[in-house]
Amino acid sequence: MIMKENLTDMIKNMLEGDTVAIARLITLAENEDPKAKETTKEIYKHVGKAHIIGITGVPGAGKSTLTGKLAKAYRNINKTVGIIAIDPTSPFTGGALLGDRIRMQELTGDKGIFIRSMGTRGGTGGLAIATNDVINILDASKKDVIIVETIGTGQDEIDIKKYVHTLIVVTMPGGGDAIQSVKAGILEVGEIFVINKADHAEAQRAVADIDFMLQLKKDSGNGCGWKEPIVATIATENKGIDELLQRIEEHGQYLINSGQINTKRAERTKSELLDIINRQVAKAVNKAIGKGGERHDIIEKMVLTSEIDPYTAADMVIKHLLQTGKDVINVND
Ligand SMILES: Nc1nc2c(ncn2[C@@H]2O[C@H](COP(=O)(O)OP(=O)(O)O)[C@@H](O)[C@H]2O)c(=O)[nH]1
Ligand SMILES: [Mg+2]
Repeated sequence: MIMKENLTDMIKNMLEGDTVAIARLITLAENEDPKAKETTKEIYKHVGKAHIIGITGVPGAGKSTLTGKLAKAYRNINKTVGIIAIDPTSPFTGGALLGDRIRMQELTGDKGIFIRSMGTRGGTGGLAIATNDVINILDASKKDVIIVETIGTGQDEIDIKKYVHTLIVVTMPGGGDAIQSVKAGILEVGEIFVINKADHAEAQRAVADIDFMLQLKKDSGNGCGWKEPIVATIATENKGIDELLQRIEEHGQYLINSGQINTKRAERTKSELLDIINRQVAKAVNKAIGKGGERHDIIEKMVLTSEIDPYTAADMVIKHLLQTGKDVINVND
């Protein structure tokens, strides 16, 4: 699909916001193409300006609908928007779920907005392997706001915190207890809470439940100077969206005023670095101990005798890699 086009040209066009160039560079990142590494090296001096927003919560809470409306609201105030919707890999299509694309269709046709669905393909923590690369591309393409939608299953919703500046947790009323849908740990990481589907009869109760839980959290001394707002929305009717946008902007301002933005940036940078190192080292290890690898003998010995325990073996492999550092760094190339 990708034409034999000069990477430099593609990057240049992407930096000017060209949608086709953005899409192609994202595809390279998703495929872990060596050109993606080159791209990040080229564009990194242009990243760091976007406000990165995470939206997480239980499936069906209305995250995609909300993301779409929020994007429209940002366009109304002339801010450009990049959206990454991360979905579990569907065994049927091998890609992201189609529904999100359809719901967000109405947004396309506007150059100030870019939407991409990504599968998780077993990346660490369930987040797509290329999430950070894609965030960087959107950031460099001068999107003022980048929204990352992730499904709230277990660890992912907590992991997403490291990737974003402002984390929104979406829940919905009903099923008796809103708290049930806001799993342990997520109350600690959310910066803005949304009760979507406020057209539902139990919406007020859900707001009260979340408020009560947040209160308990504060009482336990976890407060940090930002009082997490709770916003009730009806995404399908575009209700509460302007208020949500306002709360997001306030959080962005709070991060700047309190200096917390620097802590956030450091966390983001660290997790980005760790992701890359983990990926690269894992590849190198796999290569070294795999069939035909330089240290496949360790596995063979371990199978034949029990003289080498796994920890000692790990030390041996790590020592091997450190002595041949080039293999780790260029394992991609
Ligand atoms: N009644 C009602 N339905 C909504 C609302 N927001 C979204 N929905 C519906 O809920 C379903 C799931 O929405 P979706 O955005 O895909 O949720 P996601 O899985 O969290 O991304 C869709 O059928 C939406 O039309 C809302 O505020 N009220
Ligand atoms: Mg969705």
